[in-house]
Amino acid sequence: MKLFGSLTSPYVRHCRLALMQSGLDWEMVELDIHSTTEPGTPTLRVPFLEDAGLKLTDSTSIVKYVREKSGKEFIPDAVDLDRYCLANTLMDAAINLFLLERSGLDIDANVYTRRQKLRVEKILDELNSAPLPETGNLGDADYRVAVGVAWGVFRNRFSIDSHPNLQRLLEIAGQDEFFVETAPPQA
Ligand SMILES: N[C@@H](CCC(=O)N[C@@H](CS)C(=O)NCC(=O)O)C(=O)O
Repeated sequence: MKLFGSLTSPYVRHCRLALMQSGLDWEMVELDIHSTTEPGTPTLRVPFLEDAGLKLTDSTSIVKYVREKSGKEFIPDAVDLDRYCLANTLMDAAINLFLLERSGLDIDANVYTRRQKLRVEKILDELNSAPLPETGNLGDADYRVAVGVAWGVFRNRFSIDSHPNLQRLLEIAGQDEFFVETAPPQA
């Protein structure tokens, strides 16, 4: 199967990590989503996945598909799933602000982008209060929070200096070989 995406995207990172852990046959097709209007996905976003006749257009359906195809389960617990969703909302808001700023918008001058910034800070506070996984025992909610927080730190979108549990989560994830292997390349 083929995973289309960039090496810096946290959504793609979670999919790559799941694929590496799966033992399935797959390849990564690097794609700069911003340089094409016909990337082969209606979302105009990465990741997307092709497997024979199947096409999946979102990292959540991709991770679920990969886990289940390799005999594992995808987040059965509602509280864990909610933490996964919070991490998605965090990434969505932070990436949205990143792209708007890069396109020249003053994100402090707009009422909605100020709300997006507040959303990021509130979700970081909430995620910081969640229980931590044991080393070597991360689930998909833990991975999702870790890739999102690592992306925000990597792109200087937010700080976790006042969030000790999120710092600890990155330390725990930093002992996971696949989390390490999928880290965004340093410029
Ligand atoms: N809900 C999607 C979000 C994917 C997403 O936002 N990807 C970013 C890269 S990190 C993207 O392709 N952005 C391009 C754009 O918004 O134009 C998923 O989970 O796969």
